Amino acid sequence: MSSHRLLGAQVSYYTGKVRAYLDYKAIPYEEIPARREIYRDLIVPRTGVRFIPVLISDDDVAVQDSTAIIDFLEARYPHPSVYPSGKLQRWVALLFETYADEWLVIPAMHYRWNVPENRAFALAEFGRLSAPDATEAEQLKIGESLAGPFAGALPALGVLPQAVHAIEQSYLAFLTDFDRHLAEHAFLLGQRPCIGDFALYGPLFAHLYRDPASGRLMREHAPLASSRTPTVHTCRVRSGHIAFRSKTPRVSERSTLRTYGAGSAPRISTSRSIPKLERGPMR
Ligand SMILES: N[C@@H](CCC(=O)N[C@@H](CS)C(=O)NCC(=O)O)C(=O)O
Repeated sequence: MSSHRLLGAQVSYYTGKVRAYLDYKAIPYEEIPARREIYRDLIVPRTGVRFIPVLISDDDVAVQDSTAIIDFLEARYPHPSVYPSGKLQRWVALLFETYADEWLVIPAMHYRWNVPENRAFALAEFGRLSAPDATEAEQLKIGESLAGPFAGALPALGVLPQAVHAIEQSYLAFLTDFDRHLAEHAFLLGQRPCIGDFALYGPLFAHLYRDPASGRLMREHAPLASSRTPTVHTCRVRSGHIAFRSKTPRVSERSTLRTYGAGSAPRISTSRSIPKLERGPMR
């Protein structure tokens, strides 16, 4: 039986999430760069769309979408689970997955496509990925044609001139919070990574660390996050025996949760013992 194949790219946000997960779980796989022939021969015929990442499993099932891929693999490789069983920890893990998948995409896309140095890097990367044997000039042309839909998505994501300041402030505030957290904990929930950690790795590595101007920004604002980010995918800690951190979040962390959970989050009990979830707005 062949190993799983991950069709994706270093430059791709959601490929990073799945790669970090696969490496942590030590699941055998081969990463295949999504060149144009791979789109033509595998991605489009097997999924009907032009999105990466795609997993082609060892028994030839094609799965598209990072969350669907991870859930598919969790069913086959359940230990150690990346989904905490405790309600509070599970909620925090899913909250950060949502934040990484749906919200960090805004600064990640803004910095990539609005900062000329990042944009030039991304265009060259797109060209190299799609046509590794083409000349640099041809790759740049290919990169420019492929970048259209990505850069064109900025207004739909709310990346408008009047929003740029708020987008940058919100991202920098996240970096500060995350760096403070990493000073005390290896991962979001202590010594064991959860789905939220892998989801954060996607934007933090593929865009906000690798894109050159964004990488400098991360190093300046969040030295711990920037030194840890490129190594998350190597964290084969096999930490199934370690419990996810189970203490009720302290006040500072509760305000962090409020920031990332917005108004829809359930209220977290202030009891110092086992965390309880209660219905109602979080305070
Ligand atoms: N929800 C999907 C999103 C996948 C996605 O947007 N992938 C990007 C690359 S990171 C892509 O292929 N975009 C193609 C496009 O927007 O046309 C997931 O989690 O996998």
